Amino acid sequence: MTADRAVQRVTRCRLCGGADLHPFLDLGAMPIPNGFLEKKDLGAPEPRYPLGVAVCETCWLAQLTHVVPAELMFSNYLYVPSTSTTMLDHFGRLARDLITRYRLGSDDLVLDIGSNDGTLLTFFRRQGLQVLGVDPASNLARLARMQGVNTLDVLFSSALAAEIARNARPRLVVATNVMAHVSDLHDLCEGVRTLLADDGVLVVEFPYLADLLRRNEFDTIYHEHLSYFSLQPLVRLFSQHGMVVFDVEDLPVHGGSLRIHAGRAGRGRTASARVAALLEEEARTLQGRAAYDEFAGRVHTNMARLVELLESLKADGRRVVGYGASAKGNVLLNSCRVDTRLVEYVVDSIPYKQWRFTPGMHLPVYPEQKLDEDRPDYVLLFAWNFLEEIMAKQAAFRARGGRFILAVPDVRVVP
Ligand code: JHZ
Ligand code: ZN
Repeated sequence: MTADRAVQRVTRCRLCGGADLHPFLDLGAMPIPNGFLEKKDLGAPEPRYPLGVAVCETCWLAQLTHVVPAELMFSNYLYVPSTSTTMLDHFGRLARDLITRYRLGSDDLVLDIGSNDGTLLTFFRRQGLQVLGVDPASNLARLARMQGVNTLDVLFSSALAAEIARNARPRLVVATNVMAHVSDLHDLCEGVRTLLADDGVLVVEFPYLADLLRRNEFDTIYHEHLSYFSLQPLVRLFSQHGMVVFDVEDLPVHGGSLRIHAGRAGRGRTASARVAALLEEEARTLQGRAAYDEFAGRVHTNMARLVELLESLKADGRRVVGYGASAKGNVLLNSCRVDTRLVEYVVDSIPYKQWRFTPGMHLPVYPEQKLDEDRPDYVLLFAWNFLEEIMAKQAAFRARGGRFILAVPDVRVVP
C-alpha cells in the first residue's frame, strides 16, 4: 500500500527555492523506518512512502525527493542517544569544550534545539549552567524533565524563539543531529538569530554529506532526514539571516559529521582558515553531478553484494541475525528486500523496540542477550556507527567464532 495522498513531491529546493533538482538515488517505497510494529499490527496493511534523494544544482543542498507529514514521524519518537556510551562520551566532551571555549558561567543559558531526552544538557547542568531543552516528542521531554532538564515539548520556531527571548537570551544554542529533520530552515535561522545573546554562539552538528557519499552511507537516507548538508549551503543559509559561520570541525560520530560555530555577523567575526579550506574543497568535489551519480552506482553494487552474501550463507546453512534495530537497518532491509528468510531477527538494547517488529520486513526485535542463548553464526551490524562499542561488548560472541557482517561502507565480514 502506498500512501500517496500524504506524501508531497519536492519540486523546489527547500533552501534556495531553485527548481534544478538532480535526483540521484531512489531506494523505492518503504515504511517510515522508525515505525516499529506490535504483533497485533502485523496483519494490517502498512503504508509505504517513496524514498529518494536529489541534489539542488543551484545551492548544492541534497534533499529528499518526497516528504512525509511530520506528525507521522515525530510525536512519539524512539531514538534515545543516551543508550550509547559513544554518544555519552561525545556529548560530555562537547559540553566541556564549549564551556571552556566560550567561557560560559553559571549565569549563562544554554538552549538545545531537538534536545531529545536531555542527555546533552545534563552535562551543562552539572557544570552549573542554566539549561532549556526544546523537543516536540513529549515522551522524550518527559524523560528529560525527570533528569532535571527543563524542556518545552514543542517544535522550535521563530515564534517560540521570540517568546523565549522575552525572558532570557541564551549565550549558546546547540542543535545536534536535528537540522536534517527541520522543514523550514529559514524559520529556524530567524529564530536563532532573534534569540541569541549579542555575543551568543550557535553550534550545529550534522552528518557530513561528503562522508555520506565517500563512505556509501545510503542507509542514513530516510524519510525523517529531509536534508543532507555540506558546509556551503549552510554558510549561504546563515548569511541570509545575518549570521556568519566562523569555524568548523570534523567529527567521527555518525559516520563522519561536521560541527559548525556561527554567530551574528558584524561582531568582528570572520570565517576561519578551516572554513575557507573546506569551502574550497567542496567547490571541487561536491558541486557537480559526478560525486552523486558515482555514489549511487556504488550503493547499487553494495546492495546486490549484500544480498548475494546472505543468500550464499543461507545456502551453506549458516544462521544470520541483525544487530541494532536502527532506522538505518530498516532502510537497508527494505531497500534490499531482506526479510526473516535471510536475517532471522534483530537484537537491540532499547526496551521500546524489543518484542516489536521492524517496519516492512517484520524481523522480530529481541534484547541483546538473545545472542548468548541462541548463538547464531553471523551478525549483520545495522548500527555500524557503533562498530567499536558493539564489537567490544560482544567479545564473547566473537571468541566463540561469531562473526560480524558490515554493509557500509562496503560489504565485508569482520573476523
Ligand atoms: P542509531 C539515529 O539513526 C536517529 P538510527 C536519528 N534520526 C538520526 O538523525 C541519526 O541517528 C543521526 C542499538 N544499540 O543510534 C540502539 C544496541 O542495541 O545508529 C539503537 O536502536 N546496542 C535521530 O536509528 C541502534 O542500535 C549497543 O551497544 O539509525 C543504533 O541506532 C548500541 C551502542 C546500540 O540510530
Ligand atoms: Zn538549492
